[in-house]
Amino acid sequence: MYTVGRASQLTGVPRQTLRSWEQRYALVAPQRTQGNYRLYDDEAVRRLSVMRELVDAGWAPHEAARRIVDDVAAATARLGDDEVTVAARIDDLAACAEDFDVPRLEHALAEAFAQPDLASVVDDWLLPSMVRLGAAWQRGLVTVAGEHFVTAAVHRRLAHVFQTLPAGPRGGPRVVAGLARGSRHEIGVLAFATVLRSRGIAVTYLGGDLPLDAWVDTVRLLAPAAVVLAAPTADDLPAVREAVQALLPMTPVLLGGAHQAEVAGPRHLGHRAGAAAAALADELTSVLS
Ligand code: B12
Repeated sequence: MYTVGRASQLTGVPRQTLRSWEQRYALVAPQRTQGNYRLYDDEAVRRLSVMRELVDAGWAPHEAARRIVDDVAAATARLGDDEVTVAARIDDLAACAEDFDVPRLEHALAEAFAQPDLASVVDDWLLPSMVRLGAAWQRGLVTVAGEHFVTAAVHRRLAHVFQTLPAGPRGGPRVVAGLARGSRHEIGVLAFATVLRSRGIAVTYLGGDLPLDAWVDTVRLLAPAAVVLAAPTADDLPAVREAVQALLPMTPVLLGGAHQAEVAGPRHLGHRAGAAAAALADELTSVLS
Protein backbone atom coordinates (compact mmCIF):
# COMPACT_ATOMS: atom_id res chain seq x y z
CA MET A 1 0.00 0.00 0.00
CA TYR A 2 1.22 3.50 -0.81
CA THR A 3 0.77 6.79 1.00
CA VAL A 4 -0.52 9.77 -0.95
CA GLY A 5 3.08 11.07 -1.23
CA ARG A 6 4.32 7.79 -2.64
CA ALA A 7 1.34 7.48 -5.01
CA SER A 8 2.10 10.99 -6.20
CA GLN A 9 5.74 10.05 -6.83
CA LEU A 10 4.81 6.85 -8.62
CA THR A 11 2.28 8.42 -10.92
CA GLY A 12 3.86 11.85 -11.36
CA VAL A 13 0.51 13.42 -10.36
CA PRO A 14 0.45 16.12 -7.63
CA ARG A 15 -1.30 15.10 -4.38
CA GLN A 16 -4.00 17.74 -4.82
CA THR A 17 -4.87 16.34 -8.25
CA LEU A 18 -4.97 12.78 -6.90
CA ARG A 19 -7.54 13.87 -4.35
CA SER A 20 -9.59 15.79 -6.90
CA TRP A 21 -9.65 12.84 -9.35
CA GLU A 22 -10.90 10.68 -6.50
CA GLN A 23 -13.59 13.14 -5.40
CA ARG A 24 -14.79 14.29 -8.81
CA TYR A 25 -14.62 11.10 -10.83
CA ALA A 26 -14.49 8.28 -8.23
CA LEU A 27 -11.47 7.03 -10.15
CA VAL A 28 -10.08 5.29 -7.05
CA ALA A 29 -11.33 4.57 -3.54
CA PRO A 30 -8.25 4.52 -1.31
CA GLN A 31 -8.42 2.78 2.04
CA ARG A 32 -7.74 4.87 5.15
CA THR A 33 -5.29 4.43 7.99
CA GLN A 34 -6.43 4.75 11.59
CA GLY A 35 -5.33 8.37 11.43
CA ASN A 36 -7.55 8.78 8.31
CA TYR A 37 -4.66 9.06 5.83
CA ARG A 38 -5.22 7.66 2.34
CA LEU A 39 -3.60 4.38 1.29
CA TYR A 40 -3.42 3.41 -2.38
CA ASP A 41 -2.92 -0.15 -3.68
CA ASP A 42 -1.23 -1.22 -6.95
CA GLU A 43 -4.53 -1.19 -8.84
CA ALA A 44 -5.20 2.39 -7.74
CA VAL A 45 -1.71 3.45 -8.81
CA ARG A 46 -2.29 1.77 -12.15
CA ARG A 47 -5.59 3.59 -12.67
CA LEU A 48 -4.04 6.91 -11.72
CA SER A 49 -1.08 6.31 -14.07
CA VAL A 50 -3.44 5.51 -16.95
CA MET A 51 -5.43 8.65 -16.12
CA ARG A 52 -2.26 10.75 -16.22
CA GLU A 53 -1.19 9.26 -19.52
CA LEU A 54 -4.59 9.87 -21.11
CA VAL A 55 -4.72 13.45 -19.83
CA ASP A 56 -1.15 14.05 -21.05
CA ALA A 57 -2.21 12.65 -24.41
CA GLY A 58 -4.90 15.36 -24.61
CA TRP A 59 -8.03 13.63 -23.29
CA ALA A 60 -10.53 15.69 -21.26
CA PRO A 61 -10.20 14.50 -17.61
CA HIS A 62 -13.92 13.57 -17.29
CA GLU A 63 -13.77 11.53 -20.49
CA ALA A 64 -10.50 9.80 -19.48
CA ALA A 65 -11.94 9.00 -16.03
CA ARG A 66 -15.18 7.62 -17.53
CA ARG A 67 -13.20 5.27 -19.78
CA ILE A 68 -11.08 4.03 -16.89
CA VAL A 69 -14.05 3.54 -14.55
CA ASP A 70 -15.94 1.66 -17.33
CA ASP A 71 -13.06 -0.59 -18.28
CA VAL A 72 -9.53 0.10 -17.13
CA ALA A 73 -8.09 -2.69 -19.28
CA ALA A 74 -9.58 -1.21 -22.46
CA ALA A 75 -8.39 2.28 -21.51
CA THR A 76 -4.90 0.94 -20.87
CA ALA A 77 -4.89 -0.90 -24.18
CA ARG A 78 -5.51 2.39 -25.97
CA LEU A 79 -2.23 3.65 -24.63
CA GLY A 80 -0.14 0.52 -24.79
CA ASP A 81 0.53 -1.10 -21.45
CA ASP A 82 4.30 -0.69 -21.73
CA GLU A 83 4.11 3.07 -21.92
CA VAL A 84 2.14 3.25 -18.66
CA THR A 85 4.37 0.85 -16.79
CA VAL A 86 7.55 2.63 -17.86
CA ALA A 87 6.11 6.03 -16.90
CA ALA A 88 5.30 4.76 -13.40
CA ARG A 89 8.67 3.07 -13.03
CA ILE A 90 10.69 6.17 -13.90
CA ASP A 91 9.52 7.61 -10.58
CA ASP A 92 10.54 4.50 -8.67
CA LEU A 93 14.11 5.53 -7.79
CA ALA A 94 13.01 8.95 -6.54
CA ALA A 95 10.31 7.26 -4.45
CA CYS A 96 12.90 4.95 -2.88
CA ALA A 97 15.13 7.95 -2.12
CA GLU A 98 12.28 9.62 -0.30
CA ASP A 99 12.10 7.02 2.47
CA PHE A 100 15.32 4.97 2.09
CA ASP A 101 13.37 1.91 0.96
CA VAL A 102 16.15 -0.70 0.55
CA PRO A 103 14.07 -3.74 -0.51
CA ARG A 104 12.13 -1.72 -3.06
CA LEU A 105 15.31 -0.16 -4.46
CA GLU A 106 17.04 -3.52 -4.80
CA HIS A 107 13.91 -4.98 -6.39
CA ALA A 108 13.62 -2.10 -8.90
CA LEU A 109 17.27 -2.46 -9.91
CA ALA A 110 17.16 -6.26 -10.11
CA GLU A 111 13.98 -6.19 -12.18
CA ALA A 112 15.28 -3.54 -14.58
CA PHE A 113 18.66 -5.19 -15.10
CA ALA A 114 16.99 -8.56 -15.71
CA GLN A 115 15.58 -7.14 -18.97
CA PRO A 116 17.32 -8.51 -22.05
CA ASP A 117 18.08 -5.20 -23.79
CA LEU A 118 20.59 -3.33 -21.63
CA ALA A 119 20.71 -0.35 -24.00
CA SER A 120 17.01 0.32 -23.59
CA VAL A 121 17.16 -0.26 -19.81
CA VAL A 122 19.74 2.54 -19.73
CA ASP A 123 17.95 4.89 -22.12
CA ASP A 124 14.33 4.30 -21.23
CA TRP A 125 14.60 3.73 -17.50
CA LEU A 126 17.91 4.24 -15.73
CA LEU A 127 19.10 7.64 -16.95
CA PRO A 128 15.62 9.23 -17.07
CA SER A 129 15.14 7.91 -13.51
CA MET A 130 18.36 9.66 -12.42
CA VAL A 131 17.16 12.91 -13.99
CA ARG A 132 13.84 12.45 -12.15
CA LEU A 133 15.78 11.84 -8.92
CA GLY A 134 17.59 15.16 -9.44
CA ALA A 135 14.27 16.93 -10.00
CA ALA A 136 12.85 15.41 -6.79
CA TRP A 137 15.91 16.60 -4.90
CA GLN A 138 15.56 20.11 -6.37
CA ARG A 139 11.91 20.25 -5.32
CA GLY A 140 12.86 19.27 -1.78
CA LEU A 141 11.11 15.88 -1.93
CA VAL A 142 14.39 14.00 -1.57
CA THR A 143 17.28 14.85 0.78
CA VAL A 144 20.94 14.83 -0.22
CA ALA A 145 21.29 11.60 1.76
CA GLY A 146 18.34 10.06 -0.12
CA GLU A 147 19.93 11.02 -3.46
CA HIS A 148 23.33 9.58 -2.40
CA PHE A 149 21.62 6.40 -1.15
CA VAL A 150 20.03 5.73 -4.54
CA THR A 151 22.99 6.92 -6.64
CA ALA A 152 25.37 4.65 -4.71
CA ALA A 153 23.10 1.64 -5.31
CA VAL A 154 22.81 2.47 -9.02
CA HIS A 155 26.57 2.86 -9.26
CA ARG A 156 27.17 -0.47 -7.49
CA ARG A 157 24.73 -2.27 -9.77
CA LEU A 158 26.16 -0.81 -12.98
CA ALA A 159 29.71 -1.55 -11.81
CA HIS A 160 28.69 -5.11 -11.01
CA VAL A 161 27.17 -5.62 -14.46
CA PHE A 162 30.27 -4.11 -16.07
CA GLN A 163 32.55 -6.33 -13.99
CA THR A 164 30.70 -9.56 -14.71
CA LEU A 165 30.65 -9.07 -18.50
CA PRO A 166 33.44 -10.64 -20.58
CA ALA A 167 36.32 -8.18 -20.89
CA GLY A 168 36.33 -8.34 -24.71
CA PRO A 169 38.53 -10.08 -27.24
CA ARG A 170 42.31 -9.66 -27.08
CA GLY A 171 43.67 -7.71 -30.00
CA GLY A 172 40.24 -6.23 -30.83
CA PRO A 173 39.53 -2.49 -30.79
CA ARG A 174 39.69 -0.94 -27.33
CA VAL A 175 37.75 2.05 -26.07
CA VAL A 176 38.88 4.08 -23.08
CA ALA A 177 36.05 5.81 -21.19
CA GLY A 178 35.92 8.14 -18.20
CA LEU A 179 35.60 11.73 -17.07
CA ALA A 180 37.89 14.76 -17.07
CA ARG A 181 39.47 16.24 -13.95
CA GLY A 182 36.98 17.53 -11.38
CA SER A 183 34.08 15.75 -13.07
CA ARG A 184 32.23 13.28 -10.86
CA HIS A 185 28.89 12.56 -12.52
CA GLU A 186 29.81 9.04 -13.53
CA ILE A 187 26.51 7.24 -14.07
CA GLY A 188 26.04 8.27 -17.74
CA VAL A 189 29.54 7.37 -18.90
CA LEU A 190 29.60 4.16 -16.83
CA ALA A 191 26.25 3.13 -18.33
CA PHE A 192 27.70 3.82 -21.77
CA ALA A 193 30.82 1.75 -20.99
CA THR A 194 28.68 -1.11 -19.68
CA VAL A 195 26.49 -1.28 -22.80
CA LEU A 196 29.60 -1.10 -24.99
CA ARG A 197 31.20 -3.99 -23.11
CA SER A 198 27.94 -5.98 -23.32
CA ARG A 199 28.27 -5.67 -27.11
CA GLY A 200 31.66 -7.39 -27.08
CA ILE A 201 33.96 -4.36 -27.21
CA ALA A 202 37.01 -4.19 -24.92
CA VAL A 203 36.53 -1.18 -22.63
CA THR A 204 39.01 0.29 -20.20
CA TYR A 205 36.96 2.29 -17.72
CA LEU A 206 38.87 5.01 -15.86
CA GLY A 207 36.08 6.44 -13.68
CA GLY A 208 35.59 10.09 -12.76
CA ASP A 209 37.87 13.02 -12.04
CA LEU A 210 41.00 11.95 -13.95
CA PRO A 211 43.77 14.57 -14.29
CA LEU A 212 44.85 15.58 -17.75
CA ASP A 213 48.36 14.10 -17.65
CA ALA A 214 46.90 10.74 -16.56
CA TRP A 215 44.57 10.81 -19.59
CA VAL A 216 47.42 11.60 -21.93
CA ASP A 217 49.72 8.91 -20.48
CA THR A 218 47.01 6.25 -20.59
CA VAL A 219 46.00 6.98 -24.16
CA ARG A 220 49.65 6.92 -25.23
CA LEU A 221 50.08 3.55 -23.53
CA LEU A 222 46.90 1.84 -24.69
CA ALA A 223 46.55 3.43 -28.17
CA PRO A 224 42.75 2.89 -28.08
CA ALA A 225 40.44 2.95 -31.12
CA ALA A 226 38.60 5.78 -29.40
CA VAL A 227 38.27 7.74 -26.16
CA VAL A 228 34.81 8.45 -24.74
CA LEU A 229 34.35 11.39 -22.39
CA ALA A 230 31.26 13.16 -21.07
CA ALA A 231 30.35 16.73 -20.20
CA PRO A 232 27.60 16.24 -17.60
CA THR A 233 27.47 19.83 -16.26
CA ALA A 234 28.48 23.31 -17.39
CA ASP A 235 31.18 23.36 -14.71
CA ASP A 236 32.89 20.42 -16.41
CA LEU A 237 33.38 22.30 -19.67
CA PRO A 238 36.88 23.83 -19.16
CA ALA A 239 38.39 20.48 -18.13
CA VAL A 240 36.58 18.62 -20.92
CA ARG A 241 37.78 21.12 -23.53
CA GLU A 242 41.33 20.80 -22.18
CA ALA A 243 41.19 16.97 -22.35
CA VAL A 244 39.65 16.98 -25.83
CA GLN A 245 42.33 19.33 -27.12
CA ALA A 246 45.14 17.18 -25.71
CA LEU A 247 43.70 13.84 -26.84
CA LEU A 248 42.34 14.65 -30.31
CA PRO A 249 45.78 14.61 -31.98
CA MET A 250 46.32 11.12 -30.50
CA THR A 251 42.99 9.33 -31.06
CA PRO A 252 39.33 9.87 -32.06
CA VAL A 253 37.48 11.49 -29.15
CA LEU A 254 33.73 10.95 -28.69
CA LEU A 255 31.66 13.01 -26.28
CA GLY A 256 28.37 12.46 -24.43
CA GLY A 257 26.56 14.16 -21.54
CA ALA A 258 24.07 16.98 -21.20
CA HIS A 259 26.57 19.74 -22.21
CA GLN A 260 28.32 17.97 -25.09
CA ALA A 261 27.11 20.48 -27.70
CA GLU A 262 29.18 23.20 -26.01
CA VAL A 263 32.48 21.46 -26.84
CA ALA A 264 33.80 21.82 -30.38
CA GLY A 265 36.05 19.16 -31.89
CA PRO A 266 34.96 15.70 -30.69
CA ARG A 267 32.23 13.63 -32.28
CA HIS A 268 29.01 14.15 -30.33
CA LEU A 269 27.30 10.95 -29.27
CA GLY A 270 23.84 12.36 -28.53
CA HIS A 271 21.76 11.90 -25.41
CA ARG A 272 20.80 8.22 -25.58
CA ALA A 273 23.87 6.64 -24.01
CA GLY A 274 22.73 3.04 -24.55
CA ALA A 275 21.85 3.49 -28.22
CA ALA A 276 25.08 5.44 -28.82
CA ALA A 277 27.15 2.63 -27.27
CA ALA A 278 25.35 0.00 -29.35
CA ALA A 279 25.97 2.06 -32.52
CA LEU A 280 29.66 2.50 -31.67
CA ALA A 281 29.99 -1.26 -31.06
CA ASP A 282 28.47 -1.94 -34.50
CA GLU A 283 30.81 0.59 -36.06
CA LEU A 284 33.94 -0.85 -34.44
CA THR A 285 32.93 -4.42 -35.25
CA SER A 286 32.17 -3.63 -38.89
CA VAL A 287 35.62 -2.07 -39.30
CA LEU A 288 37.03 -5.49 -38.36
CA SER A 289 34.79 -7.64 -40.57
C1 B12 B 1 23.68 11.81 -8.79
C2 B12 B 1 24.09 13.27 -8.92
C3 B12 B 1 25.28 13.65 -8.30
C4 B12 B 1 26.23 12.64 -7.66
C5 B12 B 1 27.02 11.92 -8.79
C6 B12 B 1 27.56 10.57 -8.34
C7 B12 B 1 28.01 9.71 -9.48
N1 B12 B 1 28.78 8.71 -9.12
O1 B12 B 1 27.69 9.91 -10.64
C8 B12 B 1 27.13 13.58 -6.78
C9 B12 B 1 26.56 13.60 -5.39
C10 B12 B 1 28.61 13.24 -6.71
C11 B12 B 1 26.86 14.94 -7.43
C12 B12 B 1 27.68 16.01 -7.21
C13 B12 B 1 27.44 17.29 -7.75
N2 B12 B 1 26.37 17.67 -8.46
CO1 B12 B 1 25.06 16.44 -9.13
N3 B12 B 1 23.62 15.46 -9.70
C14 B12 B 1 23.29 14.20 -9.64
C15 B12 B 1 21.95 13.91 -10.36
C16 B12 B 1 20.85 13.78 -9.31
C17 B12 B 1 21.95 12.70 -11.25
C18 B12 B 1 23.15 12.64 -12.21
C19 B12 B 1 22.90 11.62 -13.24
O2 B12 B 1 23.41 10.51 -13.15
N4 B12 B 1 22.06 11.99 -14.24
C20 B12 B 1 21.72 11.10 -15.34
C21 B12 B 1 22.45 11.67 -16.48
C22 B12 B 1 23.50 10.83 -16.92
O3 B12 B 1 21.70 12.67 -17.10
P1 B12 B 1 22.32 13.89 -17.94
O4 B12 B 1 23.59 14.33 -17.36
O5 B12 B 1 21.22 14.86 -18.17
O6 B12 B 1 22.69 13.17 -19.31
C23 B12 B 1 21.74 12.81 -20.29
C24 B12 B 1 22.39 12.57 -21.62
O7 B12 B 1 23.31 13.54 -21.94
C25 B12 B 1 22.97 11.19 -21.52
N5 B12 B 1 24.34 11.03 -21.11
C26 B12 B 1 24.87 11.27 -19.92
N6 B12 B 1 26.16 10.91 -19.87
C27 B12 B 1 26.46 10.40 -21.07
C28 B12 B 1 27.64 9.86 -21.56
C29 B12 B 1 27.69 9.43 -22.87
C30 B12 B 1 28.95 8.86 -23.39
C31 B12 B 1 26.52 9.53 -23.70
C32 B12 B 1 26.57 9.07 -25.10
C33 B12 B 1 25.33 10.07 -23.20
C34 B12 B 1 25.32 10.48 -21.90
O8 B12 B 1 22.18 10.56 -20.54
C35 B12 B 1 21.25 11.42 -19.92
C36 B12 B 1 19.87 11.01 -20.34
O9 B12 B 1 19.33 11.79 -21.34
C37 B12 B 1 21.82 15.20 -11.25
C38 B12 B 1 20.40 15.52 -11.71
C39 B12 B 1 20.28 15.40 -13.24
N7 B12 B 1 19.35 16.14 -13.82
O10 B12 B 1 20.99 14.68 -13.91
C40 B12 B 1 22.56 16.25 -10.44
C41 B12 B 1 23.27 17.42 -11.14
C42 B12 B 1 23.90 16.92 -12.44
N8 B12 B 1 24.28 17.82 -10.18
C43 B12 B 1 24.43 19.10 -10.14
C44 B12 B 1 25.38 19.75 -9.31
C45 B12 B 1 25.29 21.26 -9.28
C46 B12 B 1 26.31 19.03 -8.56
C47 B12 B 1 27.41 19.60 -7.64
C48 B12 B 1 28.11 20.87 -8.13
C49 B12 B 1 26.73 19.81 -6.28
C50 B12 B 1 27.65 20.39 -5.20
N9 B12 B 1 27.36 21.61 -4.85
O11 B12 B 1 28.56 19.74 -4.76
C51 B12 B 1 28.39 18.42 -7.52
C52 B12 B 1 29.48 18.45 -8.60
C53 B12 B 1 30.32 17.19 -8.61
C54 B12 B 1 31.39 17.22 -9.63
N10 B12 B 1 32.53 17.79 -9.28
O12 B12 B 1 31.20 16.73 -10.74
C55 B12 B 1 23.50 19.83 -11.11
C56 B12 B 1 24.24 20.33 -12.35
C57 B12 B 1 23.73 21.65 -12.86
C58 B12 B 1 24.61 22.14 -14.01
N11 B12 B 1 25.44 23.07 -13.71
O13 B12 B 1 24.53 21.64 -15.12
C59 B12 B 1 22.42 18.75 -11.35
C60 B12 B 1 21.72 18.80 -12.76
C61 B12 B 1 21.36 18.85 -10.23
C62 B12 B 1 20.57 20.13 -10.34
N12 B12 B 1 19.40 20.09 -10.92
O14 B12 B 1 21.00 21.16 -9.89
N13 B12 B 1 25.77 14.92 -8.19
